[in-house]
Amino acid sequence: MPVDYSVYLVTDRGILGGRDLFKAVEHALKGGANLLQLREKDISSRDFYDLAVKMKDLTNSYGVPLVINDRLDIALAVDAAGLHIGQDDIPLRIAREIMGPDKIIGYSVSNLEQALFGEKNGADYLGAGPVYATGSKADAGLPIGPGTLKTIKESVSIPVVAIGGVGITNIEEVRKTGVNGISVISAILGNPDIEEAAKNITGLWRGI
Ligand code: TZP
Ligand code: MG
Repeated sequence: MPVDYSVYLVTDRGILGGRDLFKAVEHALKGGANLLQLREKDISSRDFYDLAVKMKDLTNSYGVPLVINDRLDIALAVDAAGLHIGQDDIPLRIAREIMGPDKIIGYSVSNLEQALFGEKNGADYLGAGPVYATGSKADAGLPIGPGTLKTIKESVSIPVVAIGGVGITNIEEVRKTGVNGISVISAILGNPDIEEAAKNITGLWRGI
């Protein structure tokens, strides 16, 4: 079944100010987020695994695919729908060999060269960014802007998702680049009312 990349929530328990991650994600799914990436840094393997098991149950109950960031072993262990890797992670071709043809593999890119490499080496979709400045990833690099995002989108035939600083003020600009979706941490999880934030973002993305 084709994956709907439109409102792709990425987790970061650090932004929740002590609020519960499970409940936060549930509110976001209620509000309309339709893809989830479990991306938790500074966490033990056991805690990440336990969290992934819980998130798998939760996403299953909403019919939303779960993608695991970085950790191929955990993606396999919980039979997640997919894995998301970046430039410094396990090589894309190796990830594809191990995950098999049916799992979703996402690949982070910041320029056209990386995007073409990703497409050629087995990525199912690209996470392109940071499109705008972001406080959610210290080593995100300089913003690529909507211009490069559009170039990437027009140069590959796999889905492209915009990431980095995407929120209500720039969704329209991002939508005009033709990308398949937006990948968001703070604009949803940083909001005091997560369900409402997810509703607003989903509505804006869909143009309603
Ligand atoms: N990769 C590139 S930017 C980024 C990641 C994980 C952080 C996105 O977070 P936010 O809060 O939506 O800018
Ligand atoms: Mg990574």
